[in-house]
Amino acid sequence: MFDILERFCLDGKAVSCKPYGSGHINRTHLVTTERGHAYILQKINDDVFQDVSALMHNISSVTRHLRAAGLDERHVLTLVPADDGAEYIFFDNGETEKAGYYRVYEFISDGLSLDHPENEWVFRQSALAFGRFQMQLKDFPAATLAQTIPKFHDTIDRYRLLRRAIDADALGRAAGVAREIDFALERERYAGCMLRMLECGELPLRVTHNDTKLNNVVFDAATREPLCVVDLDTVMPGLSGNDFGDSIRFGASGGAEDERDLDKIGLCLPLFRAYANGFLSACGEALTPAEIETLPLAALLMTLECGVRFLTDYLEGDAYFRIHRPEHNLDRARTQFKLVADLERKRDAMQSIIREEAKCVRRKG
Ligand code: ADP
Ligand code: GN1
Ligand code: MG
Repeated sequence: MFDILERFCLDGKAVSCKPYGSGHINRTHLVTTERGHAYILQKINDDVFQDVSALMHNISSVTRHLRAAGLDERHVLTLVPADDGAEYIFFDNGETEKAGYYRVYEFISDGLSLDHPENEWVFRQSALAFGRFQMQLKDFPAATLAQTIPKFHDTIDRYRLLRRAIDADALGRAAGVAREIDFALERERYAGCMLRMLECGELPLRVTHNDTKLNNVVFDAATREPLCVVDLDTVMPGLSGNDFGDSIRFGASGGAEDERDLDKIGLCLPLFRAYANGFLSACGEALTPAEIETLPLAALLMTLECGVRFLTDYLEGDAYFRIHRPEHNLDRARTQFKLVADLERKRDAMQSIIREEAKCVRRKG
């Protein structure tokens, strides 16, 4: 990787470069230089992001906007320019594995990423980070953002892709996952619920993050205060509830996204409450009553959609999400569906919590 790093304006010569983090999409490395300066080097997944130039333009303008709002380098991603001043490079030395688009960010110093919330307080901190992020982009000109992945959270379209994968059954895997397929198809009625509300103007389109996993926030390693929202590849116009729902899906599920012991998977209501309180404290005043009311539905929808995406990828041969073992995507789909079933059971409990927390936040505000 050192030949790639030579093309960026780093503070000294890079002396180490190691795989970093647990993202499923890009290839991320932690780099340190002889002067002890740390960076993140990423090979951008250009199968997933087909217009890298538009993607980088989005990130560049979003980070500029956040910096102009007063965020310093520990609180907003900073792209490190290449030797020609560009914000990313295309590298090709003839090795197929290595050829592709690369970018470098300043590493958020003294930061840490978490794959599981350590406690309710920490989970609430992540909600504050994502809620504030939405507020900071409130006046961002949404029309200037490219759709880096078209129909990203269009659950109806995700079902179309699932059906296409079932019909093609390219690897002959469909028969072995008949139960999971049935589970998903039985719930197709949910798919258009929020999209229809958007179409008829009941829900507003905002600039949202769209990938609000806990590990896409960097925390202060010492205090666990949230520092920086990262992974800005999918910042696009979207529904506020999707950002809420995706965080619940990942962080309040009782287990890891790829947990094989499904007995561990189920909505943890205290974590749900903690996240709801943080999110509503940070951005609740900007949300409409309909947006607040649909937060539990959004948690269900985002979990179902993600399960559908994992199952589709399993059927198609694991081309999208990076896997670390055979059936990894199937394990992931199973946790999502287990969680969906529990979210269905706990829908009333979630709704009561949202109403209570919204009231409590309004009183304090
Ligand atoms: P992916 O799209 O593959 O998820 P991310 O952009 O989320 O890639 O990066 C992977 C992980 O690397 C993140 O989840 C986060 O833990 C860490 N990370 C990314 N950028 C930074 C940064 N600038 N400073 C510190 N950690 C970072
Ligand atoms: C991917 O990039 P990462 O690992 O933070 C995916 C999300 C999924 C998530 C499931 C661009 O997130 O949409 O919810 O995996 N990102 C993209 O873990 O598809
Ligand atoms: Mg990520």
